[in-house]
Amino acid sequence: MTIDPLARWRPLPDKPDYAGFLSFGGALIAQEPAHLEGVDVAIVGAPMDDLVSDRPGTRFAPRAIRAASCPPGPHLEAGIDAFAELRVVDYGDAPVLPADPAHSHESIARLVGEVVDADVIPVTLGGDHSITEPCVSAVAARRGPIGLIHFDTHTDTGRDVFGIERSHGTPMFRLVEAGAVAGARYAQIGLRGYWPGPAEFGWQREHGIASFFMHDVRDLGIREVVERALAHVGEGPVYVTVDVDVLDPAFAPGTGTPEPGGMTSIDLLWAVREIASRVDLAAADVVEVIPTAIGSADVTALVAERVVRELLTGLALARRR
Ligand SMILES: [Mn+2]
Repeated sequence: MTIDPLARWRPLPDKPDYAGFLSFGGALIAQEPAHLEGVDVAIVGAPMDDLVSDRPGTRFAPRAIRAASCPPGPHLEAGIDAFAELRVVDYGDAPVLPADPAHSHESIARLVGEVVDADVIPVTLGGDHSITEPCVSAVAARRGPIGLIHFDTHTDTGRDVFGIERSHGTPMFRLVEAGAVAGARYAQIGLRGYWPGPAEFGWQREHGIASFFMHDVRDLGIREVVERALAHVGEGPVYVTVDVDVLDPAFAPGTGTPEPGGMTSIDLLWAVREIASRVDLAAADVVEVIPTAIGSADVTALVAERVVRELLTGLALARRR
């Protein structure tokens, strides 16, 4: 059985955002693989934050991002309604357990795998950035080594953080070392600040990873940076991961390791849509949102919600072409 959160409002002009079952954009709620038949995109929640190095709280983000959703409608610039073009379901959250990150990662990998097995694109709402490891692993186990476009302040390519190997600062190191991500098809966008150091950047060079810093975004402009990132990842399936801390803290204050001097929302929203419209999008995630308010009052959850909407809009544009 699926649940249509809009059902009770069908006789009425519209459903207000603050009422009804919590689902992404009012999408149908599904939780069995059989419900994925004919579906294009499944939203999956990964509410865990056990592996952060600083401020926790991203476990609350999947609910907050859903609660910051607005109803479907045509994207005013792209001229397309992703929810009309694509069949989107909200596949609920992975059954995580607090303080058991290994179990939570397994649960996330299993749920994302279920979605990929049904030939549906999973879009995961984190969670701290460690959740990208089980998500990408699940996709790569089925589709082979994949390309990665990674928006972030930080490279997340540490061998360890505080001596701990499984952390929100290490997923990209682990994924490349495991062969799940092809380094030569991996591009980072938005790097800045004071971490990591020469050892990590040396390792990145060895693996052919392309890094576009915030000063590149400033000096070249977002369009040129996206062109170069797309050229680097080339043909083949691509995973897109967006750490909301790539945005300037002015646009996304609710995150655990903020860094001034970041991207504007207008650049990020355009970039994810453009990328989703031009690559073979295998899967995506949005991570590191720490919500503190309800609904669209939480500006960080709000912008994360819109990042997902841009991904969906890009996909819809790609399907129409
Ligand atoms: Mn990150």
